[in-house]
Amino acid sequence: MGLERTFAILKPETVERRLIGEVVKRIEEAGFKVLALKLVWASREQAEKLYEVHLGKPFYPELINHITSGPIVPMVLEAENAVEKLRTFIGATDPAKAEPGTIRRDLGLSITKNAIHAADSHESYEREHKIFFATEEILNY
Ligand code: 3AN
Repeated sequence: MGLERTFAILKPETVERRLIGEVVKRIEEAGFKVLALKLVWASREQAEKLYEVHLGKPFYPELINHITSGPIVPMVLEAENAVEKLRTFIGATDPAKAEPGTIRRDLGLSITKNAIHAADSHESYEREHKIFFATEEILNY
């Protein structure tokens, strides 16, 4: 598979609960390299772009309200097989159904407040990271 990039967001409840360090530590220890990271308060426009595939679903308004409710930490990560590796590492969408030891099982509060978002494909990575980062903000090192 080779080195690949993925995109993740620490959700507002993770920032509010002062778990940025805890989650980034787990991600780094799992072998991901941080290529970009910042603290931002997403606009409604950014949130709507991020979750455009969920437009019309019953939980869409809650999703938009939640992701814009406080600061978040978007990040670009690099690893072997990064997209799949991160999805496995964070666990299932519902923290109650996530495997023990995953970020969502250990730190998630509910389906909406499930601690972290992660791109589900290379195409999602390409689309999503551009909502939050300019090309020059992604550092090659
Ligand atoms: P994932 O984040 O695991 O890729 P998706 O893409 O199915 O999950 O859903 C995106 C976000 O929408 C989830 N992170 C979760 O916060 C929310 N969500 C998904 N399904 C539900 C649901 N049934 N009820 C409430 N919120 C949901």
